[in-house]
Amino acid sequence: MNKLVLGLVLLVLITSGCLDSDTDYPEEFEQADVGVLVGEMHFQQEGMEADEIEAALGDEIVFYNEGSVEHTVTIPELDVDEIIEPEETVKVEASEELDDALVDCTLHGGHDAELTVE
Ligand SMILES: [Cu+2]
Repeated sequence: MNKLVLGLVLLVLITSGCLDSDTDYPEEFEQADVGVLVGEMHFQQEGMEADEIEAALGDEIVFYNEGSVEHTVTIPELDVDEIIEPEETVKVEASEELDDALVDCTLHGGHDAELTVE
């Protein structure tokens, strides 16, 4: 009986440890003015609809690839075109006002979003 309890406690400890590391985002993502998760076919800003990104002028936008394949962060109007590897971040400064500017992943058709900076 005691062995069973010990086993269960260990299982809970191991499982919760794994869950913690799954939800651990990089510090630069957590501390960004605007954080955007990049995954298979989406750009997701917390609290926003999928594929809609909003920032204030001068904000630092940090994209974090939570998926398992590489994508790009391509914003023609800001002259940004960078590959983002899994578990890597790309930082973009919202340096000018934009109205629904294209944020594209050039590796996947249909993987894009709209960025508004005001
Ligand atoms: Cu993509």
